Amino acid sequence: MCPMRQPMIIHDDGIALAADLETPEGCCGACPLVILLHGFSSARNRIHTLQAAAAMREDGFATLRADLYGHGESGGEFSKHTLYKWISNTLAVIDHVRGMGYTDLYLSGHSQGGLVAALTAGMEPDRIRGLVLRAPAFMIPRCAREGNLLGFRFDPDHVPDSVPALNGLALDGNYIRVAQAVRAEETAARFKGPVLILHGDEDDVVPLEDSQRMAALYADCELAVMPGETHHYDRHPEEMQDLIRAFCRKIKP
Ligand code: FER
Repeated sequence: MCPMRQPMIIHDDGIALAADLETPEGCCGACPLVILLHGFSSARNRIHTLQAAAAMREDGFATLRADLYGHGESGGEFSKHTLYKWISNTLAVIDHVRGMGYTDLYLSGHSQGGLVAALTAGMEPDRIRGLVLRAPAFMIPRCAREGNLLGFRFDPDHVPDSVPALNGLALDGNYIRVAQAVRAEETAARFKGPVLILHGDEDDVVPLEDSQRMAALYADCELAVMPGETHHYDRHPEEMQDLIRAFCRKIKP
Protein backbone atom coordinates (compact mmCIF):
# COMPACT_ATOMS: atom_id res chain seq x y z
CA MET A 1 0.00 0.00 0.00
CA CYS A 2 1.41 3.45 -0.89
CA PRO A 3 0.90 6.37 1.48
CA MET A 4 -2.00 8.55 0.34
CA ARG A 5 -0.33 11.69 1.64
CA GLN A 6 3.41 12.10 1.87
CA PRO A 7 4.88 15.34 3.23
CA MET A 8 8.38 15.91 1.89
CA ILE A 9 11.25 18.35 1.64
CA ILE A 10 12.75 18.90 -1.81
CA HIS A 11 16.09 20.70 -2.06
CA ASP A 12 16.88 23.28 -4.70
CA ASP A 13 20.54 24.23 -4.40
CA GLY A 14 20.42 24.66 -0.62
CA ILE A 15 16.86 25.92 -0.36
CA ALA A 16 14.45 23.50 1.35
CA LEU A 17 11.04 23.37 -0.30
CA ALA A 18 8.11 21.93 1.66
CA ALA A 19 5.68 19.85 -0.39
CA ASP A 20 2.83 17.37 -0.06
CA LEU A 21 2.48 14.48 -2.46
CA GLU A 22 -1.01 12.98 -2.50
CA THR A 23 -1.94 9.94 -4.53
CA PRO A 24 -5.31 8.66 -5.65
CA GLU A 25 -6.45 5.21 -4.56
CA GLY A 26 -4.46 2.39 -6.16
CA CYS A 27 -1.69 4.58 -7.58
CA CYS A 28 1.89 3.73 -6.70
CA GLY A 29 4.07 5.86 -8.93
CA ALA A 30 2.60 4.74 -12.24
CA CYS A 31 -0.07 7.43 -12.37
CA PRO A 32 0.19 10.87 -13.96
CA LEU A 33 1.18 13.65 -11.56
CA VAL A 34 0.24 17.33 -11.40
CA ILE A 35 2.58 19.77 -9.62
CA LEU A 36 0.57 22.67 -8.15
CA LEU A 37 2.16 26.09 -7.52
CA HIS A 38 0.64 28.76 -5.26
CA GLY A 39 0.50 32.51 -5.87
CA PHE A 40 2.33 35.60 -4.63
CA SER A 41 2.25 35.94 -0.84
CA SER A 42 0.35 32.65 -0.63
CA ALA A 43 1.20 29.02 0.20
CA ARG A 44 0.47 25.42 -0.81
CA ASN A 45 -2.28 24.87 1.77
CA ARG A 46 -4.82 27.51 0.62
CA ILE A 47 -8.35 26.22 0.18
CA HIS A 48 -8.64 26.84 -3.58
CA THR A 49 -5.39 24.94 -4.21
CA LEU A 50 -6.60 22.05 -2.02
CA GLN A 51 -9.88 22.03 -3.96
CA ALA A 52 -8.14 22.05 -7.35
CA ALA A 53 -5.82 19.21 -6.28
CA ALA A 54 -8.74 17.15 -4.92
CA ALA A 55 -10.57 17.44 -8.25
CA MET A 56 -7.46 16.23 -10.11
CA ARG A 57 -7.08 13.19 -7.85
CA GLU A 58 -10.70 12.20 -8.50
CA ASP A 59 -9.64 11.60 -12.09
CA GLY A 60 -6.63 9.50 -11.17
CA PHE A 61 -3.91 12.16 -11.12
CA ALA A 62 -1.50 12.29 -8.19
CA THR A 63 -0.87 15.84 -6.96
CA LEU A 64 2.14 17.52 -5.44
CA ARG A 65 1.62 20.92 -3.81
CA ALA A 66 4.87 22.78 -3.18
CA ASP A 67 5.73 25.94 -1.23
CA LEU A 68 8.13 28.05 -3.28
CA TYR A 69 11.07 30.29 -2.28
CA GLY A 70 10.20 32.75 0.50
CA HIS A 71 6.69 31.39 0.98
CA GLY A 72 4.86 28.98 3.30
CA GLU A 73 7.20 26.54 5.05
CA SER A 74 9.96 26.76 2.45
CA GLY A 75 13.31 28.46 2.86
CA GLY A 76 14.29 31.88 1.56
CA GLU A 77 13.11 35.38 2.40
CA PHE A 78 9.94 36.76 0.87
CA SER A 79 11.64 40.04 -0.12
CA LYS A 80 14.28 38.12 -2.08
CA HIS A 81 11.99 35.93 -4.15
CA THR A 82 11.96 36.34 -7.92
CA LEU A 83 10.32 34.60 -10.86
CA TYR A 84 13.74 33.07 -11.68
CA LYS A 85 13.98 31.52 -8.21
CA TRP A 86 10.45 30.12 -8.52
CA ILE A 87 11.26 28.68 -11.96
CA SER A 88 14.42 27.10 -10.54
CA ASN A 89 12.37 25.65 -7.66
CA THR A 90 9.84 24.21 -10.12
CA LEU A 91 12.60 22.62 -12.24
CA ALA A 92 13.99 21.06 -9.03
CA VAL A 93 10.57 19.69 -8.08
CA ILE A 94 10.20 18.21 -11.58
CA ASP A 95 13.63 16.54 -11.29
CA HIS A 96 12.71 15.22 -7.84
CA VAL A 97 9.44 13.58 -8.89
CA ARG A 98 11.08 12.16 -12.02
CA GLY A 99 13.62 10.58 -9.67
CA MET A 100 10.68 9.02 -7.79
CA GLY A 101 9.46 7.41 -11.01
CA TYR A 102 6.81 9.93 -12.08
CA THR A 103 7.30 10.68 -15.78
CA ASP A 104 3.83 11.66 -16.91
CA LEU A 105 3.92 15.24 -15.59
CA TYR A 106 1.55 18.22 -15.63
CA LEU A 107 1.88 21.68 -14.12
CA SER A 108 -0.78 23.83 -12.52
CA GLY A 109 -0.56 27.15 -10.75
CA HIS A 110 -2.57 29.97 -9.31
CA SER A 111 -1.82 33.58 -10.27
CA GLN A 112 1.96 34.16 -10.01
CA GLY A 113 2.26 30.36 -9.70
CA GLY A 114 0.27 30.05 -12.94
CA LEU A 115 2.71 32.35 -14.70
CA VAL A 116 5.65 30.29 -13.36
CA ALA A 117 3.95 27.02 -14.39
CA ALA A 118 3.54 28.40 -17.92
CA LEU A 119 7.13 29.65 -18.08
CA THR A 120 8.52 26.32 -16.86
CA ALA A 121 6.37 24.33 -19.30
CA GLY A 122 7.87 26.43 -22.10
CA MET A 123 11.34 25.43 -20.87
CA GLU A 124 10.55 21.71 -20.64
CA PRO A 125 7.92 21.18 -23.34
CA ASP A 126 9.23 17.63 -23.77
CA ARG A 127 8.58 16.72 -20.13
CA ILE A 128 5.37 18.58 -19.30
CA ARG A 129 2.24 17.11 -20.88
CA GLY A 130 -0.35 19.75 -20.00
CA LEU A 131 -1.15 22.88 -18.00
CA VAL A 132 -3.99 23.99 -15.73
CA LEU A 133 -3.59 27.73 -15.08
CA ARG A 134 -5.89 29.37 -12.55
CA ALA A 135 -6.05 33.17 -12.89
CA PRO A 136 -2.48 33.16 -14.27
CA ALA A 137 -0.69 36.46 -13.60
CA PHE A 138 0.53 36.91 -17.17
CA MET A 139 0.47 40.67 -16.62
CA ILE A 140 3.38 40.71 -14.12
CA PRO A 141 6.15 41.06 -16.78
CA ARG A 142 4.06 43.64 -18.65
CA CYS A 143 3.35 45.65 -15.47
CA ALA A 144 7.03 45.44 -14.40
CA ARG A 145 8.01 46.90 -17.78
CA GLU A 146 5.31 49.58 -17.47
CA GLY A 147 6.44 50.52 -13.93
CA ASN A 148 3.25 49.62 -12.06
CA LEU A 149 3.15 46.63 -9.69
CA LEU A 150 0.69 46.03 -6.84
CA GLY A 151 -0.63 49.56 -7.33
CA PHE A 152 2.85 51.05 -6.75
CA ARG A 153 4.29 53.20 -9.56
CA PHE A 154 8.01 53.42 -10.30
CA ASP A 155 10.35 54.40 -13.12
CA PRO A 156 10.90 51.12 -15.04
CA ASP A 157 14.30 52.37 -16.25
CA HIS A 158 15.47 53.16 -12.69
CA VAL A 159 14.17 50.28 -10.61
CA PRO A 160 14.00 51.15 -6.88
CA ASP A 161 15.97 49.09 -4.34
CA SER A 162 12.72 48.03 -2.71
CA VAL A 163 8.99 48.36 -3.38
CA PRO A 164 6.08 47.91 -0.96
CA ALA A 165 4.29 44.58 -1.30
CA LEU A 166 1.13 43.43 0.47
CA ASN A 167 0.58 43.31 4.26
CA GLY A 168 3.53 45.50 5.21
CA LEU A 169 5.96 43.32 3.25
CA ALA A 170 8.56 44.67 0.81
CA LEU A 171 10.06 43.31 -2.39
CA ASP A 172 13.63 43.84 -3.55
CA GLY A 173 14.17 45.64 -6.83
CA ASN A 174 15.58 42.41 -8.26
CA TYR A 175 12.04 41.00 -8.31
CA ILE A 176 11.17 43.76 -10.78
CA ARG A 177 14.37 43.41 -12.83
CA VAL A 178 13.70 39.70 -13.31
CA ALA A 179 10.02 40.25 -14.10
CA GLN A 180 10.94 42.86 -16.73
CA ALA A 181 13.14 40.27 -18.49
CA VAL A 182 10.47 37.56 -18.65
CA ARG A 183 8.75 36.98 -22.03
CA ALA A 184 5.61 34.97 -21.41
CA GLU A 185 4.53 35.15 -25.07
CA GLU A 186 7.53 33.19 -26.33
CA THR A 187 7.01 30.47 -23.77
CA ALA A 188 3.43 29.98 -24.93
CA ALA A 189 4.52 29.53 -28.52
CA ARG A 190 6.92 26.77 -27.44
CA PHE A 191 4.40 24.65 -25.53
CA LYS A 192 2.20 22.45 -27.74
CA GLY A 193 0.35 20.39 -25.11
CA PRO A 194 -3.20 21.01 -23.87
CA VAL A 195 -3.75 24.08 -21.67
CA LEU A 196 -6.76 24.99 -19.52
CA ILE A 197 -6.97 28.59 -18.30
CA LEU A 198 -9.60 29.38 -15.65
CA HIS A 199 -10.34 33.04 -15.00
CA GLY A 200 -13.17 34.68 -13.05
CA ASP A 201 -14.74 37.71 -14.70
CA GLU A 202 -14.79 39.46 -11.28
CA ASP A 203 -11.08 38.92 -10.66
CA ASP A 204 -9.86 42.36 -9.55
CA VAL A 205 -6.24 41.29 -9.02
CA VAL A 206 -5.28 39.82 -12.40
CA PRO A 207 -6.84 41.18 -15.61
CA LEU A 208 -8.80 38.71 -17.73
CA GLU A 209 -7.48 40.43 -20.88
CA ASP A 210 -3.99 38.99 -20.37
CA SER A 211 -5.44 35.46 -20.20
CA GLN A 212 -7.40 36.14 -23.41
CA ARG A 213 -4.27 37.44 -25.13
CA MET A 214 -2.17 34.47 -24.00
CA ALA A 215 -4.87 31.85 -24.73
CA ALA A 216 -4.71 32.85 -28.40
CA LEU A 217 -0.95 32.15 -28.46
CA TYR A 218 -1.15 28.53 -27.27
CA ALA A 219 -1.55 25.78 -29.86
CA ASP A 220 -4.22 23.97 -27.82
CA CYS A 221 -5.84 26.16 -25.17
CA GLU A 222 -9.28 26.30 -23.62
CA LEU A 223 -10.07 29.54 -21.76
CA ALA A 224 -12.95 29.08 -19.31
CA VAL A 225 -14.24 32.48 -18.17
CA MET A 226 -16.16 31.92 -14.94
CA PRO A 227 -19.05 34.37 -14.45
CA GLY A 228 -19.12 36.05 -11.03
CA GLU A 229 -15.89 34.39 -9.89
CA THR A 230 -13.07 36.23 -8.06
CA HIS A 231 -9.29 35.83 -7.93
CA HIS A 232 -9.50 33.16 -5.24
CA TYR A 233 -12.38 31.03 -6.56
CA ASP A 234 -14.34 31.59 -3.37
CA ARG A 235 -17.76 32.07 -4.98
CA HIS A 236 -18.16 28.87 -7.04
CA PRO A 237 -15.39 26.44 -6.07
CA GLU A 238 -17.42 23.47 -7.27
CA GLU A 239 -17.63 25.01 -10.74
CA MET A 240 -13.83 25.34 -10.78
CA GLN A 241 -13.59 21.68 -9.77
CA ASP A 242 -16.07 20.63 -12.50
CA LEU A 243 -13.99 22.44 -15.15
CA ILE A 244 -10.77 20.83 -13.88
CA ARG A 245 -12.37 17.36 -13.78
CA ALA A 246 -13.67 17.72 -17.36
CA PHE A 247 -10.22 18.79 -18.56
CA CYS A 248 -8.49 15.97 -16.67
CA ARG A 249 -10.85 13.41 -18.19
CA LYS A 250 -10.10 14.82 -21.65
CA ILE A 251 -6.31 14.75 -21.33
CA LYS A 252 -5.84 11.62 -19.20
CA PRO A 253 -3.30 9.32 -20.86
C1 FER B 1 0.83 42.42 -9.03
C2 FER B 1 -0.42 41.87 -9.09
C3 FER B 1 -0.63 40.53 -8.74
C4 FER B 1 1.92 41.63 -8.58
C5 FER B 1 1.72 40.30 -8.25
C6 FER B 1 0.45 39.77 -8.33
C7 FER B 1 4.17 41.60 -7.85
C8 FER B 1 0.28 38.36 -7.96
C9 FER B 1 -0.86 37.90 -7.39
C10 FER B 1 -0.97 36.48 -6.99
O1 FER B 1 -0.05 35.67 -7.23
O2 FER B 1 -2.03 36.12 -6.42
O3 FER B 1 1.05 43.72 -9.35
O4 FER B 1 3.13 42.24 -8.50
